[in-house]
Amino acid sequence: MANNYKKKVALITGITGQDGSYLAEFLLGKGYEIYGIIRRSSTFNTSRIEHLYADKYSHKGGKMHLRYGDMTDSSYLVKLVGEVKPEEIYNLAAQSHVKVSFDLSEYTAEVDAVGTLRLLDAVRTCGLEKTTKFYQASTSELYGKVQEIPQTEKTPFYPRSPYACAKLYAYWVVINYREAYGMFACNGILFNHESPRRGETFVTRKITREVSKIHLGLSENVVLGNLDSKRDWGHAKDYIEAMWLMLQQDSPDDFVIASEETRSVREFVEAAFKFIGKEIVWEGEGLEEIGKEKDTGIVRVKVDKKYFRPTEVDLLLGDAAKAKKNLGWSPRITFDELVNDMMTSDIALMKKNPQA
Ligand code: NDP
Ligand code: GDR
Repeated sequence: MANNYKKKVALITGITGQDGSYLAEFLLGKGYEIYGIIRRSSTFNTSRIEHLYADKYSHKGGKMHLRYGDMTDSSYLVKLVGEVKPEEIYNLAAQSHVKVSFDLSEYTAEVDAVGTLRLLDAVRTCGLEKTTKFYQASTSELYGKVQEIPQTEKTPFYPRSPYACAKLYAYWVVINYREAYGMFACNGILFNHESPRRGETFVTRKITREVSKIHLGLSENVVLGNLDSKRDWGHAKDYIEAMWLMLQQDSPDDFVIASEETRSVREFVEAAFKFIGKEIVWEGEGLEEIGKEKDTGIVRVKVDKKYFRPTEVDLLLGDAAKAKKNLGWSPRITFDELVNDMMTSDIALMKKNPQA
């Protein structure tokens, strides 16, 4: 396919994560030269981008370079930004698990809040603040305790976790660098987005993995926490395109990216079981709640308090009108297609490797 875009250099932090891997594919498809930061680990942590590394044809004209690094190391970030001189930076690196942030609160702030400051400051130190565009992975977790439904760019924030508090700092420091130094810096306030590459400990992927195992006779049930919270779930493939669109505009701004539909965790469970032809009926409440298979009465869903959070975000529902109008963005993949994609992928994965 003809490539209409000028070859650009982009730096992606968090390239090994769900979003980073899809964004890398997307930018390589547009002929970008991309640099990604990976962390040193005692085991391989590049499985989501292995195919891009191994198969040069999948680059579709682009080029990918990986560099060891970490958001906690400012001198390294200065060296890297100075060497690469990216036209676009996508700051996706984060300790991104809300529940884990209650245990690793200081580390989460180091990476998610101060890490963002370090990267913005590296751009300034290298004298690139007028040329490098910056995308920040902000989040619907900023809304926290419900103030208004649906949530827009103007809805007040009320963070409910150390993760959300750290992301709130990052959100404002991005705006501050935009206003103070004229940087082209944008916040994408992305609502939950999932995919077959979603980390295994987030609720959607946990459900699709476990339901796939149940389907194959490898497991009896799935154990979850709060089934009542509601999320606005979209597909990661759609959402990474919005990140790119934000950096292609004439001026920097902040945008909500959402599917504009909300469903409870319980509804996600029902959808996953529906995919394997089973209907779930619910009994009990709170910690006593169980989900039974309608035809056989076998218990398929249990609740355990260890998965509950000290403070919960009860309801997220985004209004993406501004992104639709100004970016021409709208989601293509429906909720049912998302569940089907994740279930199909996890059933195939479990068939191939029952220990996965
Ligand atoms: P993932 O957890 O899948 O990926 C996080 C990435 O950050 C990984 O590449 C991880 O590396 C990297 N990382 C973590 N700590 C550091 C560090 N100290 N230094 C360098 N890199 C680090 O997240 P997603 O892809 O789902 O999300 C991408 C971003 O978007 C995150 O910032 C997240 O908070 C935010 N977000 C996500 C939403 C979602 O629904 N997915 C919604 C809104 C915002 P490693 O592989 O080595 O662990
Ligand atoms: P979230 O995603 O906290 O919204 O953050 P997660 O999938 O972890 O939780 C969603 C909801 O499900 C409830 N829940 C469970 N959650 C997990 N992880 N495991 C369980 O067993 C379980 N049972 C019920 C949770 O209590 C919660 O209400 C994600 C991350 O990607 C963030 O980085 C991002 O900023 C936000 O989405 C938008």
